[in-house]
Amino acid sequence: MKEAYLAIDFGGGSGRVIAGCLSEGELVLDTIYRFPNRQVRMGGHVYWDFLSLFEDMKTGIRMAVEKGYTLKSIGIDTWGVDFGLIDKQGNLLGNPVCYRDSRTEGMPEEFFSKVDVKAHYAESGTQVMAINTLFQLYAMKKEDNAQLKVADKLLFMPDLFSYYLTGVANNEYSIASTSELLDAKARTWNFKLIRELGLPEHLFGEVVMPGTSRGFLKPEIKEQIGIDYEVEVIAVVSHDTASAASVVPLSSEEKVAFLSSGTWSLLGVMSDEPILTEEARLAGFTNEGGTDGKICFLQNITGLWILQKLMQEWKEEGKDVAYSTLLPAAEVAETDALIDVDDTTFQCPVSMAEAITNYCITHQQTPPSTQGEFVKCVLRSLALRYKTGMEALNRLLPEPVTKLYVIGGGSQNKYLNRLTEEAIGIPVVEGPVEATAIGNIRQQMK
Ligand code: LRH
Repeated sequence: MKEAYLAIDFGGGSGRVIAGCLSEGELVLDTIYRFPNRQVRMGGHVYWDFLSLFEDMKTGIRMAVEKGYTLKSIGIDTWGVDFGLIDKQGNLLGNPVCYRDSRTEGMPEEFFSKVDVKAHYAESGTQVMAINTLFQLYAMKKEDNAQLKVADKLLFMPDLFSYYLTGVANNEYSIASTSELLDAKARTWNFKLIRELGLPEHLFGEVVMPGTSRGFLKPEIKEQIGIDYEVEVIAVVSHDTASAASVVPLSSEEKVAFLSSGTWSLLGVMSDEPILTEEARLAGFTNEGGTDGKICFLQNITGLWILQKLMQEWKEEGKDVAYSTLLPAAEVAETDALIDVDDTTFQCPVSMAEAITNYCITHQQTPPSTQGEFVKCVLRSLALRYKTGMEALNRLLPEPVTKLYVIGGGSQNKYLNRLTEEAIGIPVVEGPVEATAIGNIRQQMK
C-alpha cells in the first residue's frame, strides 16, 4: 500500500486525477484518470457539465484506491472566474455557466460608465475581462436572476467540488482573486464594491489561504469510493494558473518569467506585492493570488483555445487532427496571415475556421485555407502576442526578463516554443507539462 496525495486538476478542455508519491525524496506522479471537460450549449447559454465532472472526479479517486493507493489527502484546482451558487440546504441552484457565455457582453463598458476604472484597478488590481466573476454577477443582477435571490453562498469551481466532497463551504484565496471582487492588498473581499453592486454580502464566505483544511470526505463519498478511513481535503493553490506558476524555479542570477500554456496563455512573473500602478493597468496586467503569499503578476492571453476549437471542428468533419501531422504541416505551410488572438470574435464562435477566415478578410489578409496554414496562422499569432506581452512586462519590471519557462500541456508544442523563442529573443525552457498537478501536490505535502 503506497501513500499518495491526489491532485484533481480541472482545465478548460480536460481534467485529470494524478497521484503523487514520495520515493527516495523524489515526487513521483501517476496519472490515474483523464477525462474531457466539455462546454454544453443549451437554451441560449453555455454551461459546464458540473454533474459529469463531479462523477468523473469520484471515478478517478475510486480508481486510485483500486490501484492500491492509500490516500493521504486530496487537493482540487480548476480554471478561474466561474462559480456555482448553493442554497441554505446546500443544493446546487444551477449548472455553473461557462465564462464563454455571451451574458457578459458589454458589461465591463456598462460597469465602468458608473465606476472609475483607475480607482477600481488600484483596489482590485485585476485585468478587466468580460469573463470575470464581477461581470458575470453584474449580468445576473441586471436580469434579476432568480438564483441570485435565493442563493446562500457563492462557491468558485474548486470550492464547489470540495464542498460536495466535505460539506465545508469556503472560498480559497487564489481562486477568489480571479473574481475582480477582492481587495488586492488586503487579500480579502472588497465589501464596499460588493455593496455597490447590490450583491448580498452573505454570498461571499470565509477566504481561506492555501494550505488550510477544507474538512474530511463525507461518509457517503467514502462509501462510494470504497474506503473506511478519514481523508482530508486541502485548500491548495486552487487556481490552476497559480498552482502551475508555483513550480517555476526562481533564481537569483536569472530574471525568470513563466508562460502557463493551455486553453489560456498566462504570461507573467511572481511578485512579493501586488503592482497596482496606472502603468500596470494600461498594460493589461492582473494581480492574482499565488503560493506563499506571493502574487502572480500576469496577462491573460487567449491561448491554445483557438487551435483546440479548430481541431474539434476538424475532428467532427472526419479530418486528421493528430499533432504529429498538423505541426509538421504547419511548419512548411505558406501563409503570412496573422490574427489578434484576444479579439472577442474568437471567444466562442460556432465555427473557429470561419471566424479566422472572416477576421483575415476584414483585415485585408489572404485567409489560410489548408489545415497546416490555419495552424501556422494561429501559432505565429500566439508567438507574436507573447512578444508584445513580454515587452510590456519588461517595461514594468526594474530589470528585464532573461529566461522564460513554458509550463503546462502547451509546453509540449515544440513548434510554438521555437516560434516563441524567436519572437522574444531569450531562452525558453520547456516544462513541466503537469506543472499544475505538481504545484497542487506540493501544497498538500507542505
Ligand atoms: C486558465 C485559467 C486562467 C483564467 C481562465 C478563466 O485555466 O485559470 O488563469 O482564469 O482560466
